[in-house]
Amino acid sequence: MLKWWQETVFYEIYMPSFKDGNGDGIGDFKGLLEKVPYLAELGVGGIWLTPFYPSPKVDNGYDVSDYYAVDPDYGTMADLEAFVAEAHRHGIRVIADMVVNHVSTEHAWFVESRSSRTNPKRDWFVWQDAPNNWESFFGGSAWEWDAGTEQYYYHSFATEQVDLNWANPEVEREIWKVFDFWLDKGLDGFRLDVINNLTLTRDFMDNPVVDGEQQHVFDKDQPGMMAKMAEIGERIRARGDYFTVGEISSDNLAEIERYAGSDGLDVTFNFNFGSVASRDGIVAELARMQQVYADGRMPTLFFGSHDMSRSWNRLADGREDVAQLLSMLMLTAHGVPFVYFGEEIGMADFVPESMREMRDVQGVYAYELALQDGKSEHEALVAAQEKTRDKARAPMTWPEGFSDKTEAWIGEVTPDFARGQRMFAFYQALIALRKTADFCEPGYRDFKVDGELLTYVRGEHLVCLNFGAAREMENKWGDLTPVLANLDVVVDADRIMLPAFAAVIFKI
Ligand SMILES: [Ca+2]
Ligand SMILES: [Ca+2]
Repeated sequence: MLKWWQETVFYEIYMPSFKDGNGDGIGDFKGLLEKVPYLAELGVGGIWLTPFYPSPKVDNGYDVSDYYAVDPDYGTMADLEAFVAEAHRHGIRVIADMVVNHVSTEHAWFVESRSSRTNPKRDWFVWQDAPNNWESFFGGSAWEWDAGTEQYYYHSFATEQVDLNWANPEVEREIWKVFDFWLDKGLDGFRLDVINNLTLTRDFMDNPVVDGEQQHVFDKDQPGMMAKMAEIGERIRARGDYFTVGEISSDNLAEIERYAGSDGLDVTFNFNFGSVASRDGIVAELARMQQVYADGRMPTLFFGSHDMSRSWNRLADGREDVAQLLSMLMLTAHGVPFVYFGEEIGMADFVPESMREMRDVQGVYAYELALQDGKSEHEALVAAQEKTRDKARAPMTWPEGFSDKTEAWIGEVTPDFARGQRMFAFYQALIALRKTADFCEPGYRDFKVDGELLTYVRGEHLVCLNFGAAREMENKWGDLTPVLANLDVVVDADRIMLPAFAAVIFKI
């Protein structure tokens, strides 16, 4: 008996960029509500919402200033509830991003904590008299001087994102309340942000530095993390049929997979697969995952998110056939797929042409650090364009437009509606197939990598994915009926002729 999330195709929605419902240029719950039928038509069964809590938005909502409310930019609590009800009415579940490694420096807990060294919430955060060498994951020191109380506080990301001290049991109790609050609101689970970064210990060993690059050894995956992850998973499962997916800040498969399973979170994001810089390694990585998850656990399958360049540019080189090849892999392999909004219409990257257009704090940091290193303004801009996560955050290109207002909060990309329609139809067909038992059951038959050709059988379906040049393969199945293909594939009694980048599903 499969759990609901094992049969679900998820769809990530970057809150400010999906659909603006009130004409202020920022995506919101009213806009989302309007688009539920669109998502139902696409066929997805789950939505992951990026943070919608009140936030000064230094890191676009990943700096939460109140865990129990909705940011006015996105609407009201009633708007959220109406959206969730509408999604449920269409058979779509909703999971929420939960950011519990850190809070905004504007959060009341931190305002209290920094008010004096003897404040009862002083120990809810990590305060030290002297910094160690830990660097923020966004660059620069992870320690910030607080002049008022003459100590440093720890922030593993932006200066305005202060880390919670999970060594303090009061913090943990407070976070359990937050989980309960949102499950009571009807949400179906959580996506747990940078969850292996929770600061669990009071040891502050300097991180090693190799070739001038800091290795994040002691500031993540701290002792006790596995047990903590099991506890989080258990607490949420104990409440009912909910789903947890963890963001593990690593692209190392061994680190990622160990937190996934019945003794941890349900699944973890496989950045070893989804965030690769080119498609060259994809087939080999899937082969490794096929072995690691052969025990029936599920990996996650995705090629895009709000934190990386869109797969259209990064992996498909702007080619529709390659984009469809990737989507067929993602939606037929063993795992839990996450479609990133816009991917299903072949949306391309947005690249800010100037710092005036740059919205992402990571791009801004890269620019400032490059200038500090003596780079020219142009070189600093190039460095910022490299690092910025704005690329994947341009607004969804709806036929009627993203917003009634002419300007969205971030630059827009030029739509290609004809391409969008073809891509949408392909995704729709794949998702419909993915709902059949053949593609929900864990595991493969005849999983085979032959150079750049990947083939596997799922139930009564044969999937052929050719990541290389045109080639033939042996037809050992005999009578094959093509169900879906991105290109013309010719089959005879002995051979299957696959053009370059062909992706095809046969009924055996
Ligand atoms: Ca709006
Ligand atoms: Ca932390």
